[in-house]
Amino acid sequence: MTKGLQDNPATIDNLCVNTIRTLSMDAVQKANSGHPGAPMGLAPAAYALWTRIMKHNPENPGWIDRDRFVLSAGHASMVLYSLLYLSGYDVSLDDLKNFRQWGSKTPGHPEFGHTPGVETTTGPLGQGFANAVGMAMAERHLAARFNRPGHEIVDHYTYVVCGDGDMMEGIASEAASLAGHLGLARLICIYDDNKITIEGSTDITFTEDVALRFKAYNWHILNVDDGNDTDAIHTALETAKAETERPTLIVLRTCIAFGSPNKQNTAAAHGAPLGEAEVCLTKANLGCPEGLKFCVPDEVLETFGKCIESGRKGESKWQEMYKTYSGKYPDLAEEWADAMNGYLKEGWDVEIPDFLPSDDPIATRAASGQILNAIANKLPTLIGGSADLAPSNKTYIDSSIEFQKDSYDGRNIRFGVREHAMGGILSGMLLHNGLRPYGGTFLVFADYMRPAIRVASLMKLPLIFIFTHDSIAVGEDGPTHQPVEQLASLRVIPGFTVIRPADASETAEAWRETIKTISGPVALILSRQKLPVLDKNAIKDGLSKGAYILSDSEGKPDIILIATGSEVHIALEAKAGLSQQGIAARVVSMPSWELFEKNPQEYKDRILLPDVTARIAIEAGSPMGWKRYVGDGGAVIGISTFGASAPGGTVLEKFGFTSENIIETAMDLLKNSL
Ligand SMILES: Cc1ncc(C[n+]2csc(CCOP(=O)(O)OP(=O)(O)O)c2C)c(N)n1
Repeated sequence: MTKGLQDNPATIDNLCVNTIRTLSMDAVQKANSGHPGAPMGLAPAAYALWTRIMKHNPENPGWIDRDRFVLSAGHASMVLYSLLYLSGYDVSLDDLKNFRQWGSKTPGHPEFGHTPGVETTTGPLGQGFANAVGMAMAERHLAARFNRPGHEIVDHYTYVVCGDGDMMEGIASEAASLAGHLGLARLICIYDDNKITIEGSTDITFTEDVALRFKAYNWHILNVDDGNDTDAIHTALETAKAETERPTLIVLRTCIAFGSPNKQNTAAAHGAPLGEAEVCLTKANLGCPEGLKFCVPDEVLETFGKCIESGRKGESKWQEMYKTYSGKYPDLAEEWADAMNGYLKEGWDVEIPDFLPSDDPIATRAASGQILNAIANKLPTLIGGSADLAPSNKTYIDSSIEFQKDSYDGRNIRFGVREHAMGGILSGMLLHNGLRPYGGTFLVFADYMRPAIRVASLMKLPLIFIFTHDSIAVGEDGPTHQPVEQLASLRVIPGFTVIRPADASETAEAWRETIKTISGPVALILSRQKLPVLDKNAIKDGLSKGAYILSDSEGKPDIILIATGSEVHIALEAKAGLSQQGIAARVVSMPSWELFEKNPQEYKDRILLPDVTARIAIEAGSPMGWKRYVGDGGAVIGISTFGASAPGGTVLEKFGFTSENIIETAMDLLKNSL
């Protein structure tokens, strides 16, 4: 159990630790919002890790061989902001005073890309843990590929701090299970075992033996029974670093809001300011000047300041090593530089096959598999896998091997049936830098990883999601496996690009577009069933524009048929049928709303002709959102219920995805608009 304050003498260690506590208390109090308890309990571990163990350079938060630090318990953000400020990152005391304010560098939860030194966005519990697993995987992969004897240019650890909340989340279990299987020894988790969450003691809901659980996952377990004992924490971290076979979990028994006479060890300290009076009492109790706010003694700055010196030295030593490395291995160094800069070499796409209308019909997932392999041959940073559906998702890189404990250089990751962890791990791999990760599953199971997709979108990470089996055409597996609402629900995520190509050639263009995208995740939505190949001369740059005229009428159209994916083909059939009845139809293939929206209005109007109000959207999914393109006068052929189990062709027919139904709908629409 945590020692009492009588065992908390006025050493420089305690002064540093208590400064983290008082800064956290003061910032939360000033903002009148936030979480003081966890930072106060975690302060000794944070201090020991950042000043004695971690390899980092506050002057260059992007140094590639730095140790990574992930605060999965993102609500404890004040501990991270305090560390960043004290150890010399570009975060000031004023930034701490502006905690949680508009435009400040110190938002409520850590946000990647916003605050120097923040490695990932955390807050949704468990996500950070999966990110850390991804970072540790990236470290091992890059080390296996680039290190040479005596030149370990990739040689760092990933530290992740989790609370009870993280440990309760399923994503953490999934990711921990995979990390244990992979033997990620450079992953070290500090579990803030304070036994308090929002509703009270963990006794009411979380009584399992977490250590035993992690032991079963093949983790190395260490216990530190006194969360205030910086030396014991230091020793545990050193022991963890020395472990070479398994990731380490340090179960650290802490006390939430340590030092607060009336609130420590209570849920009241979790997510609300302690109150002015309690802050004063706590400072007095800790031996800090109770009248001073945001007080940082010079000795504390001096102690933390050593991080700058050691960071500078550490990085320059690394730079020297890299210099000799690049002299000795110029080809590897070039590959390294390309990987780190995300540089696409000329010709990266030359092996992408040409698909011809004379070819046999081919499912877009199958075309995607060929394209992925063609790109992988030229783009060594491409790495990924599937959540146990590689044979269906066509995600395997044939020219590489599996990423396993004894072959970290492999580019085929077996994520297992762990979609949620896969999402978070992909983000972690990308955040590490040097890799372009992808992950696949059935579209319907995108829901299992949605929280990870959301945070990746928030971080603008250019991840690649390969979602196959994209509609009710899945057939016999029935409604559990037939996506209906997924397209609409993915399109609604800000910054997420959804592309549903109509054929193999659009799929090739979709991959080109995806690889070139660096500003956010992309989902490729691919068919299980075979589809005819379109004329790529008709597509040209149409896919990159999100929508284009695939087949036009002679003269002004009476009606515009807008379709995505497999439904483009029945729209083409319907056009032919309509023309026999003297009706001029234009077929617009619209693989991506998000790409289409990026065009100037003039282009959009050229495609959708504002004065042609008779429009039909056809997509085997929820009709929600399509009114945006068909207008009030238009019709949507979609699906508002769940699907059904039967052969795919039958299901499509029963749900109205036939050229006959499109023709009938068009006739009705035109009749009504006369
Ligand atoms: C996925 C998710 N669910 C719920 C929350 C809301 N939430 C924030 S902190 C917290 C309790 C976490 O408890 P613990 O990890 O023990 O943190 P401590 O009480 O030690 O600060 C909850 C439920 C969240 N941030 N993320």
